[in-house]
Amino acid sequence: MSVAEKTLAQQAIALEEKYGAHNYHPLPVVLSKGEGVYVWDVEGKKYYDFLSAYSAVNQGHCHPKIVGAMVRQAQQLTLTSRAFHNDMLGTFEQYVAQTFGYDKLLPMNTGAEAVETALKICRKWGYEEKGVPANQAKIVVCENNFHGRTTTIVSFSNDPVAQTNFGPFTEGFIKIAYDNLSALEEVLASDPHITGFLVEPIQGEAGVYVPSEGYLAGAKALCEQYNVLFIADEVQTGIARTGKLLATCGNCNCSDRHCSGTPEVKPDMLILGKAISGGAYPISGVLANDHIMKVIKPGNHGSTFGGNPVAAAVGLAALEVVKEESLAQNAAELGDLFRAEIQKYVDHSQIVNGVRGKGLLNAILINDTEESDTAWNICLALRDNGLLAKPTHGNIIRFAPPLVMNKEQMLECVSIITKTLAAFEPV
Ligand code: IF1
Repeated sequence: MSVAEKTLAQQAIALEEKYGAHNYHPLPVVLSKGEGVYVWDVEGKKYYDFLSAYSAVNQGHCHPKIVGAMVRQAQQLTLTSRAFHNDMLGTFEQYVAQTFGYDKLLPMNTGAEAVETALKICRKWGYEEKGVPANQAKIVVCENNFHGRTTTIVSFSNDPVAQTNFGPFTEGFIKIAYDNLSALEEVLASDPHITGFLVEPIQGEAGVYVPSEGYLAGAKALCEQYNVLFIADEVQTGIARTGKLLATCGNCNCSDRHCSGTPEVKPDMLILGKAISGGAYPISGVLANDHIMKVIKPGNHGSTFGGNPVAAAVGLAALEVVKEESLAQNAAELGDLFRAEIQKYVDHSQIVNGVRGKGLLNAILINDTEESDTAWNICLALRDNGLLAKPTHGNIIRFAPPLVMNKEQMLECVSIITKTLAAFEPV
């Protein structure tokens, strides 16, 4: 086909295919506009977004308050580097620290950078505060983790696709089973040089794996007992996604009704990314109290863009939206509705084995092998029916819409999903 005969979508896909590295296998849909829970493709077809850019767009696409803050700040001052102060950063840091109940924030840009930041702080704390001998610090991580894609982070991945041929790997990590307190206790008791335990409150990439009730609190208690930092990676689970401001919601100061009565656990270090900007800008950060954060001194760590004035303005607006629009509560209520409705379908389905998740971070398990293309084909059919989602691990489909959805929209989505699935049931 000549260029002229190709549709706009085909042209866009062909350009990526030819000039872009092939590090993704996107669903064939080319988007050019977003608003709230909706996105539109280049031909003008409208879809419900059930991925939210992997839970970055919790506040909905192009939220006017967030975009407004971004545009205003972009016209004023975009970047000073941290060689100079800017008049937005302190306000943002104060707001984030007070919202989540920590003394200090270290601002970065991407999730992986924030994870790296937490690992560095954790090691330095180990040497300077815990008294671990030089270069002996170890950090415990979980099997099937996903924390990003830097060389150090893939060093402790157990996904061969993410890891193979990227060695030599960074030392100093011990992997244990997720959702297993005895495994944690055993490893903590075995090695006095362990300085931290890095964990996802819900494992996202593993297919939305929700740990047992009490696991996080139990893990935190063990960490306290062994003087080990409990580090929560809430890059994906944070910012109201799971029905609370944080999946580990401890004594954060959010105003959501759902949040206050159910203290779970307060991490020693909290890693945030993705939705801290509402998907408008790359913003991430690590929160900790002074007795930990004080190990970081000038020159130890930083980033050209981390804490820039646009990020500060966007982050502030994005967190205000979460509070003003009670997104945690909405995620909790719509999540309960979604799982209840999908469960009714699962009960008499042969193609779906189950639905699981928390708040609006959910997944359905397709009754086929990881190698099969059933889940992929279901996602193509969902796309044709006006709803975008992506398979993970071949046979799991993640469902994570923006949190600004309403009940009517959710019921319409449930109907799109169940009708689409019904077409895949064996006859
Ligand atoms: C991709 C998954 C989601 C994360 C946690 C750190 C990061 C992530 C818990 C790094 C990133 C992403 C990145 C995305 C796919 C994705 C993902 F499928 F891999 F698991 F969200 F579901 N910690 N998660 O989930 O953040 O550096 O990307 O900003 O395309 O790799 P980042």
